Amino acid sequence: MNARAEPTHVTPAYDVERVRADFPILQVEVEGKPLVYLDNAASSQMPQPVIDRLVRYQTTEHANIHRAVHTLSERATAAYEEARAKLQRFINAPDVREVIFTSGTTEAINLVMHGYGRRFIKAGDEIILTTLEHHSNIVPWQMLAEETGAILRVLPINDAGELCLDDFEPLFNARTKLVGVSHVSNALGSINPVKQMIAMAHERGVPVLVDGAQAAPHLAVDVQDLDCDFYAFSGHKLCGPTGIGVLYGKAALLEKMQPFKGGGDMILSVSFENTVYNTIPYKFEAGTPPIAAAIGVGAAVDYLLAIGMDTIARHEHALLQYATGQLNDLPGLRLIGTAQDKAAVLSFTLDGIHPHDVGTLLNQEGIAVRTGHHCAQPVMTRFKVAATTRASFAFYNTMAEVDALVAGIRGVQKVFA
Ligand code: C6P
Repeated sequence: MNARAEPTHVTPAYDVERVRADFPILQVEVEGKPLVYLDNAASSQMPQPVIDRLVRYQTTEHANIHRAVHTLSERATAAYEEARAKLQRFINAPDVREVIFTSGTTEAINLVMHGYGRRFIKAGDEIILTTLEHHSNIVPWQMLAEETGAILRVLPINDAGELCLDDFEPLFNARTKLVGVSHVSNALGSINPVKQMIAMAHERGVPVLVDGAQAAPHLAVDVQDLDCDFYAFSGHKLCGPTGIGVLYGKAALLEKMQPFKGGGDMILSVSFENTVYNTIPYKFEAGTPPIAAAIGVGAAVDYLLAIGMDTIARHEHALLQYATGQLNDLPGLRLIGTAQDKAAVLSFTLDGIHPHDVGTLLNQEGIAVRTGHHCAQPVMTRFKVAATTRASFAFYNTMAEVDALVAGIRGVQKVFA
């Protein structure tokens, strides 16, 4: 067992088999077949060093944080804050106070909606979103619009699933208060030109929230280079635990925002007459946080960085290119989402076969894919489909697993022939 939060394979060339050996779950069988896990956009798997770090925390460090002077509390507090510093380095945030632990991307976006939106967005103000957004970056803004009378504007996509950038500038006016855009689409894999969009929004004085749930696990994210105002992502898509995520926000904005939740740890003083809120980031972390999960995601980013985000992106791109070629050769298969710049996500439909049947039959071969609308119904509507089958790859997937997917799809087509 590797007790360090590092991969066991440190070799100059990327050795996928050695990486796979770090993931106990990749050894399990499903339906008597070796697992082929291609549902990484929903949640990725956890390597042994992260599991070990969680065990170490639970067995030698667990206590509540920021509250007591006893040794375990000090250990837990140090580990929790160390995890925050790891996350800061992972996204190159300038200041550790700009890293807020949340329960995930969804809560991070809701935090911005409550903390920023409810304070600064009024009736008649406008928010620009895109057709590619996950429901997590649509519904909170609809709730705000309903409450305040604000208006949502939507940047469309083309037939490849790329944002129509020419239509972006005309969406702005004097009432535009926020842009919300995903860095990578979960349904299609399109990588959006967020840096360019942020620069365009900033020229008009408009802050930008980037939903990075599908980017942080696959690309090197640098929030200073992007110059985004907010960046949200989830631990469980990053080989970390569920129940943890991050909101990065520029300190100047976070300082001006209302806390999202009230309770312990987010205050400096409380009386029935007056409460003084804590400084950032604690102002936004009311109550006992998911301490173990935060420490776990710290170990997860150590693991990813030890492999190297560029190495990860390169391997996944090779998988994407190979899988795209293979799937394009299958008659009756329609790829949905063919952007020039894509992460390793392949959404597709098969003529005359419902995606849920595809998913069920693939599972019988041990192949895990997601089927449905992927919490991105406006994307499905745009492509006039109710659902797709989605294979989403991670750095531990192999070309042989692409072959297994292709053979699985051929098998499904045979059953329905
Ligand atoms: N997408 C998928 O299968 P949470 O649930 O808070 O960790 O992440 C929400 C979320 C937000 N934005 C994007 C772009 C996402 O992809 C997700 C989660 C999963 O595609 C589950 S629906």
